[in-house]
Amino acid sequence: SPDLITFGESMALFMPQENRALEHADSLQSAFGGAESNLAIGVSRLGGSAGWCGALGADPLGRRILKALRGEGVDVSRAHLSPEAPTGLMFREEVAGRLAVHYHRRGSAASRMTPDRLDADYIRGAKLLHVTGITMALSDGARETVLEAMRIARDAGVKISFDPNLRLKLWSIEEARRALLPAAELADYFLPGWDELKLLYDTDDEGDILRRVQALGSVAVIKSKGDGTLLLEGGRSAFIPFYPAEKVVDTVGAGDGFCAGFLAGLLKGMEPAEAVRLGSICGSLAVQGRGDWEALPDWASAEQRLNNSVWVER
Ligand code: KDG
Repeated sequence: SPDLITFGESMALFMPQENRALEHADSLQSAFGGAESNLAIGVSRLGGSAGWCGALGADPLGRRILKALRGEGVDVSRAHLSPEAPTGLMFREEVAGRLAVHYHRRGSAASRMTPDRLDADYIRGAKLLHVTGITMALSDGARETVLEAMRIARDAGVKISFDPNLRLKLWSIEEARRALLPAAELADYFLPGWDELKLLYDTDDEGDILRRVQALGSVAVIKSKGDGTLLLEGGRSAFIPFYPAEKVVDTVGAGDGFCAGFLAGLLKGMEPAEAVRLGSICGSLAVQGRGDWEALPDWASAEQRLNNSVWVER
């Protein structure tokens, strides 16, 4: 098995060539995205071994995504092309300077996944399983599949990483809380964003939020806490500022890029604080190019930044 295994929904992504509204665009650029496949690509580019075992439709878009993942060195030997349901679609546009995402994914192949599709031995042979709350929001079957994968991993001593990736276009905050908070308890590495935590715990009280995260007992990496990352580990905390970005082109995928760097760092044997720095570099590079994952670095360019930068810790 690859060292890191993940799965979820990857979708064909269409967006206007320039930053135009979809309503007025006469041509669309075609790409693909999906939190977990973004992450798998990021890990693979950094030299890690990553497998993505989600479901796509047995259609041209599904085949295209699968081929691209394979081309990025991601193991897709357990991915599934379903003849019964299509690959999900996602459209992105910029309206009045704000990014909007439109999903066409109800009934997609990924939303129909069920736990029996999981290859338990594949998961057992990995070092890390990475799952996100997006998959849990897709359907009952998808949610069960995530939980079952976590159980398999836990029983086999495979570490679990969990990014809640709250998407309020997919479910209500109440439904999200009910599913995501128990899932967070199963994680060894909990990778939420600060704003997500406020919504999940229904409070702005910083002390309260941090106490609750600490009570999970996992290593928590809180993304976008102000202008950096807050690492909570065994009662200790460290704030690691963002790696600067020269220009911000497209912020979608920054979190996935960050998680990819963090997890790839752990797989390379880095301490969590060092892995956060690698995550921060990847997040910074991800926002400097169009698309969810296209601008993610290879190991040589990430390593150079890791060695050259001056890191100020507070
Ligand atoms: O994190 C980026 C993802 O949001 C994007 O790739 C699409 O997976 C996606 C989703 O469901 O929003």
